[in-house]
Amino acid sequence: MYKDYELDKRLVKCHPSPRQLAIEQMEFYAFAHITVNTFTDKEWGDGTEPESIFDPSGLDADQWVEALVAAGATGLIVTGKHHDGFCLWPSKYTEHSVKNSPFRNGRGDVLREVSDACRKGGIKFGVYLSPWDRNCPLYGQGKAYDDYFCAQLTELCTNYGELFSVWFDGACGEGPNGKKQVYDWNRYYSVIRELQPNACISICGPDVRWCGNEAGDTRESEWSVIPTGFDTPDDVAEKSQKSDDASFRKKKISEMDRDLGSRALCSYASGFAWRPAETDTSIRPGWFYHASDDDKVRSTETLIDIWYRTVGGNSKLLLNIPPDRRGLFHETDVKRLRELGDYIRKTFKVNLAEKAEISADKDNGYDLAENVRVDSYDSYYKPFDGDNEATLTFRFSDPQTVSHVVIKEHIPMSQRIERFVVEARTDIGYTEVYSGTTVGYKKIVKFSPIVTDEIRIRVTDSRVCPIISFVGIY
Ligand code: FUL
Repeated sequence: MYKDYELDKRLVKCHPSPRQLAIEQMEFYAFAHITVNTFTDKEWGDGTEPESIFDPSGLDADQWVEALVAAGATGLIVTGKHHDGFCLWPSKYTEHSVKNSPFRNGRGDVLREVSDACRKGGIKFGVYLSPWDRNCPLYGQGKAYDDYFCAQLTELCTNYGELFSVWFDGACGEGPNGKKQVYDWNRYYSVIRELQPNACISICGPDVRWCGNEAGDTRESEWSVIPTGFDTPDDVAEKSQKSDDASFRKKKISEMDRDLGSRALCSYASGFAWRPAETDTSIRPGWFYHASDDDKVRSTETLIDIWYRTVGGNSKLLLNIPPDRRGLFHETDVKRLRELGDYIRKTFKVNLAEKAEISADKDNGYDLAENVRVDSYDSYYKPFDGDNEATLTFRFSDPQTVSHVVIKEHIPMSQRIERFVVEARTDIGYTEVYSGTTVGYKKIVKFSPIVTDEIRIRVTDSRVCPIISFVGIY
């Protein structure tokens, strides 16, 4: 495509806020869906479930966190309130909560136990709060419901320490004749910004974008800079007029939504924003625990594949593990999580770039090729302004077997790379082992193992000059 430098300059003006940068660096975190549905064997409750059915009496949040740490996850988001309206914490504003359940004799607070366990285990904590509430009589009454929702948000934002994400689900199954609540999103956002300035407002919010499916499908080119008109909270809600049946959870990203940020698409837009993708998907067919799914837990190979495509494809991975009726992660899920973590740790243990001699074809004199050795945003490699192509070469003293190259752009200065190739030198010269498009926060390039004494990354097109903060070779 022809270059429009004015457009490119406007696109790269968009970059992450500190809270967005922090969540990018978390890479892979988890969801835990648990509520009355866990006991009714449903995916969506209708709000009439008696509190008396909620009793995960063996709940052990330390067991959840231990399993997540073993997987390499860095945070956990819990369903404080799902569409059925049942609150996992003893909210002052409703009777429909743990306080009227047998769980811990009515003195329990799932969010307290989980947030404490997260802090103890060294991972971050976040909450899911469904705007759609099928129990609250105020739902559909405009401001009265907004008052209720904001009061609950205030409880969540003040009583459980720092939150990394407040996850607003767009789903609403009311249908055309159902109750209609016009959400006062800006009011919700200001409660969070005031009480939890470091929390990302995810999905129906400005900070993190829903990837557009629940199957774990990803895009070949994932852009974090997208046109601003796209995906307002109400659009997301509209798109999420989904049902609770399993077919929705298998739907892939539609052809129409494959391209959200190419230059061609952006040339029709008037404004742009940094809204990075998050891929939410479940380790099981459902979001909630069903004993009948015990033999349908995703295989370790599938989880590894999803991890590569999300974390290694400029998206965050939000993997759901539904606690069972005991209040524990099921043994099978725990085993898969450990295997996933073991694989990741083993594969990325030794970074061959650390000992390589690194050089660049273009050298501006101070943002040196050498800087990509260190995984930090304090330094980076950058050619001259105006250079849209650049080559980084990594020379090993002895031939090495290589199967992965990790590339990270310096996203504090936006996402720029549009095309690149990775080549390996063997006896017959350079062989192309990978050809790709976007990089963004992180691209993990995986190829058949090759014995080589030199790897080179050639950026062949970029919006304004490419800036690379880190390269790892494994
Ligand atoms: C959807 C909900 O309807 C599902 O139950 C689940 O919470 C998923 C993460 O989001 O919109």
